[in-house]
Amino acid sequence: MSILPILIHPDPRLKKVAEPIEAVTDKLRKLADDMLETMYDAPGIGLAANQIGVLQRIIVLDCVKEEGEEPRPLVMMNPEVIAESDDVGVYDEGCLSIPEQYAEVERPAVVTVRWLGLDGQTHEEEFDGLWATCVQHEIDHLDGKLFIDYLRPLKRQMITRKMQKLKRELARG
Ligand code: K1U
Ligand code: ZN
Repeated sequence: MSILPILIHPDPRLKKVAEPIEAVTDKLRKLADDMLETMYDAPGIGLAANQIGVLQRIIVLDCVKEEGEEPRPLVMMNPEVIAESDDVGVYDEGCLSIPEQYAEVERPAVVTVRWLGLDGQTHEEEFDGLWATCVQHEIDHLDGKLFIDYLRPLKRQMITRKMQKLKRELARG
């Protein structure tokens, strides 16, 4: 398994719509393993393929945060929200592609997601709480959307400028 570099906003690959996956291959299984290792190493609770520069519709997530609780790594290909609640939840979201920036985002509180699993089967499950927030955040990535796109333009611009500065500093070493 390998830890992959995570793209930092702004990057054109984070704004692209990822392509559907046609079949589960060994290459995809290796990509999923690498994405999970990269997510746990970050550390994060989710990761979308766009964030490592791969424009295919695959996400990984594990929102089990409690020490001593059994991890629940999920790999979803071609995930789609097929039902959502009218009631909404607000969460102070972060993003591994926008380090150390957080902002409240409102999303449906409960969503039902359908996806293709690594077992080649179609899965459906209802998510709430942090799982619902995270799976919607990751599906947004596949559609080229970032959590800052929900914010007021001025706030979004401020965060983007901070990220541009961070990238310049990282490039200088
Ligand atoms: O997609 C990503 O950039 C990953 C992101 C997922 C996410 C976080 C919060 C709300 C919605 C989606 C992260 O994992 S940011 C890091 C983070 O939230 C975290 C890290 C360690 C422990 C607990 C949380
Ligand atoms: Zn993110």
